[in-house]
Amino acid sequence: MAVKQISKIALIIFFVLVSTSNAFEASISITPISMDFFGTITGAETGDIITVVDPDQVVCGKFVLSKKSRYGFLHVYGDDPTTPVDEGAEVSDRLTFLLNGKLITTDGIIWSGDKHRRNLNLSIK
Ligand SMILES: [Ca+2]
Repeated sequence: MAVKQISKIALIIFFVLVSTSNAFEASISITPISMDFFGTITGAETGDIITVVDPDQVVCGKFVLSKKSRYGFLHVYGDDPTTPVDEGAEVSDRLTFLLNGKLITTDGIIWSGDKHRRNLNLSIK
């Protein structure tokens, strides 16, 4: 097989891997610590995926909509202090919410602590 063909195949494999590793498909670490969000998400459809990312770019929450324009409970996991790995958010972290990998308006969404629950209504721009 020619070198040119091999590099072409390698390139195809690379793009397949990149296209299947989007943030909204990332797996999350489930810890005993979580804060729950729920509410409306205007403009979202059944099957859409909300993901939540902390300031360290750790994907710490994921929810697939089972109803149009509503979500919850969305568990946003906190970091487990007993493990060396950073699994999630810490108190006062500012969270980023995404819908299908695209940013939603998220001003001032703070992870306030374990077992906290917040009604948060979102809308897609
Ligand atoms: Ca940890």
